[in-house]
Amino acid sequence: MRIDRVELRWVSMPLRTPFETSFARETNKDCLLVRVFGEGFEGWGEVVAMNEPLYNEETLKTCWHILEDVLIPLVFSRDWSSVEDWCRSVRHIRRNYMARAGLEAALWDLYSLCEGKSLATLWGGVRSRVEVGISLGIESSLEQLLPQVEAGIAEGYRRIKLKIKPGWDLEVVKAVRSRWPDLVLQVDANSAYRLEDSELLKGLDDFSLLLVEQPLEHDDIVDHAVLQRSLSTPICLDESIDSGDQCRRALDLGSARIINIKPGRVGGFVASRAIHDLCAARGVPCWVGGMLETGVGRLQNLALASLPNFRLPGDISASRRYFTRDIIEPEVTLEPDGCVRVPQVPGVGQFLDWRALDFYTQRSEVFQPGVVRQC
Ligand code: OSB
Ligand code: MG
Repeated sequence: MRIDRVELRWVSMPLRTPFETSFARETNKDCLLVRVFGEGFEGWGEVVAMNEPLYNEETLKTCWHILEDVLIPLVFSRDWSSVEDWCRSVRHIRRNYMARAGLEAALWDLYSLCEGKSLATLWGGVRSRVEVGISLGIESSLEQLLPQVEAGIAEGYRRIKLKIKPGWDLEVVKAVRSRWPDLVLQVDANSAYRLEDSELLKGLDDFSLLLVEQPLEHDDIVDHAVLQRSLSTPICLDESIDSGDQCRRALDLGSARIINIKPGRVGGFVASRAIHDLCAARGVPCWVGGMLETGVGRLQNLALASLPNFRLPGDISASRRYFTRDIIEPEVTLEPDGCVRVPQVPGVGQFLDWRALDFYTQRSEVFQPGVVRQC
């Protein structure tokens, strides 16, 4: 695959309702879309970093910079025999996983068009529909939250995830669990606790949770191992698993019993599949996490979720969970039994709603080989 041209777009979409985690309250979903041209096709990918370095250290501005000044010049430097070939040649670059993942996704999208095969087929997907759940943010009161749980269940979501933080944890989980005794329920702390909070976290064991996601520091796998020994609820790591090697170390240490895989966090779909395979070999269940993706990232995450060891419902809800109008048409919808269809055709570009996309685009720039930009 030779890449002739790359376009970056900064997209900003209003969220239907604010989404609050232990680290931020988001009212808008901003992302970068990466569009690569080559071999007579175009491929699309999404960069899932946030405006501020609150989930990990990257921001959309650092991603733009790494793409513009490092990755895009490299992608023009030669012909790529495969996406794996590209990944090998950027292995020396440190971190900046979300920036890499956005470009890698666009290359996968293009490659799938060249091959005439869907991403799910290329990656060894085994199902045409995947089970999904919904992630509910922190609210100011239970009166605000409980109707959302009720609505999520009524829509058919297969599990509910509650965001927690100190002051919004045991009481909330207790209220939800007592009203819905059989609900598949999990919580996500986004690193809001410390090992000293172990006693409080042990309180979660009373509520038959499927898992507790990332209770401790974003970069920790040592304290999580200590905590896991004292909890019966499985710990699922999100933020702290940023590579296949880190996943192996965490599993060796016993820091988690379940792994959340987000392509952006780990540097792309090649790394995601490697982590998936490692977990499968060790009998550790995985699920596909989310970063409030637009339709572009959402469709590609669905393809990933069709792999066999994604055994728990993913954070891949319907487009309308977050957006009044997504940038793809048709948008992602939930079937009444809580599943979403996996795309069966290559290329997300054909599904773009250009009016919506242009409306939400704040900035765009085209890069071509050999064209030195004037600053
Ligand atoms: O920790 O899983 C997380 C959203 C932004 C940043 C981090 C997380 C989340 C979510 C939302 O939980 C998942 C989704 O996209 O639906
Ligand atoms: Mg999480």
